[in-house]
Amino acid sequence: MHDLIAPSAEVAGALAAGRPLVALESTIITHGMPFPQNLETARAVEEAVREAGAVPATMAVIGGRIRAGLDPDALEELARAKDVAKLSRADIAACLASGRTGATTVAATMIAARLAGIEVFATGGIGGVHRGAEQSFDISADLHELAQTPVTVVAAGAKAILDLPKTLEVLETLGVPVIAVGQDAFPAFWSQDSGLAAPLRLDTAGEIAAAHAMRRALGLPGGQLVANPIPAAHEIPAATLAPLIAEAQAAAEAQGVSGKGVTPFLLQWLLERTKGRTLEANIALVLNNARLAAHIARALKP
Ligand code: PSU
Ligand code: MN
Repeated sequence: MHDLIAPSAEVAGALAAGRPLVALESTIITHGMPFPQNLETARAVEEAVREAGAVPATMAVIGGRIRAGLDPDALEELARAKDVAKLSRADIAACLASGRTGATTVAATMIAARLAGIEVFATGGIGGVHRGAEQSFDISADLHELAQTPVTVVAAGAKAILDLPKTLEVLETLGVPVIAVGQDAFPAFWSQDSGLAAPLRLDTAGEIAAAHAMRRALGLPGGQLVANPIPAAHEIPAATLAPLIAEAQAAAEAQGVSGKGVTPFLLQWLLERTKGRTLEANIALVLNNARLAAHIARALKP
C-alpha cells in the first residue's frame, strides 16, 4: 500500500483479503449535486456496491493523505462542506502537500485508485471536450487520465453538455477503449442514445473484465471507459434537454464562467430548469453504474 493512501478499516480489510473493490469519486458529492441529495446518493452508491458483492472506496484528500473509503462522519462532513477544492491531476499534489481538503474528479480518483491497488471505478459521467473547445480549449484532464492510468471507469457516457463527437475523437486519438454496454450506441448520460455509434460494444461484466485483464497482460498503459446507458425508466430524451443545454451554455458564456467552474455551473442550471429531473436521472444512473462496476470487480477476481 502506498504511504499516501489512508484506507478505511473496511477497505484495508478487503484489500488484505483480496476481495473485489470499487473506487468512487467525491467531486460528484461536493460539486455535482446539492446537499442533501449528494449525501443520500453517496451513501446509496456505497450500499449498491456492497449489495452487489464488492467493497466501496470513496476517495478524497483530507489532512495530507488520500483517504480510500470514508467513514460516515467524514462523508457527511464532505457533503456539507463549502469551498472544497476540486482536484484533478494538476492539483492533487499541491492539495496533499498543503494539508487542505479536496474532492477527487474522475482523473484524480483514477490516480488514487491505482495507488490503492483498485482497478475498477464507478461514477456518473466523465469530463470531456466542451462545446466551443475550438475556441476555449476546454478539454477535461479525465480524457488524458484514461489514456495513462490503468483503471476501468464505469460511467453513463458523457454529458450532453459536452461536444460528444469531439470527445469520442479525442478518446480514439488517445487510444482509450470506449465500450458501450449492451447496445451499439454511445450513451449520453441523461439519455440512453447519443445518436453516435460507440467504438466498442460488450454485453456482460465478464467480457469487460476480460478486456481489462487483457490490456494488463499486454502492458498497455491507460484504462477503459465503460459507457453504461441510464435505465430506460429514468432517461430524459435528448430532444427535451437540447434547448436547455443551449441556454445553459449561453448563460455560462455571458457570465464568463470558465475552467473548473463550467461543469458545476451547467449542471446546476439544468437542475433548476428541469425542476430536479436531471438530478433524479443522475442519481439513478450512478447507482446503475455502481452495480455494474461491482460485477466487473468481482469478475476480475480469479
Ligand atoms: N459528472 C457529474 N457530476 C460531476 C462530474 C461529472 O454528473 O460532478 C465531475 C467529475 O468529477 C468529472 C469532472 O471528473 O466533473 C470533470 O470536470 P472538468 O470538466 O472540469 O474536468
Ligand atoms: Mn474543463
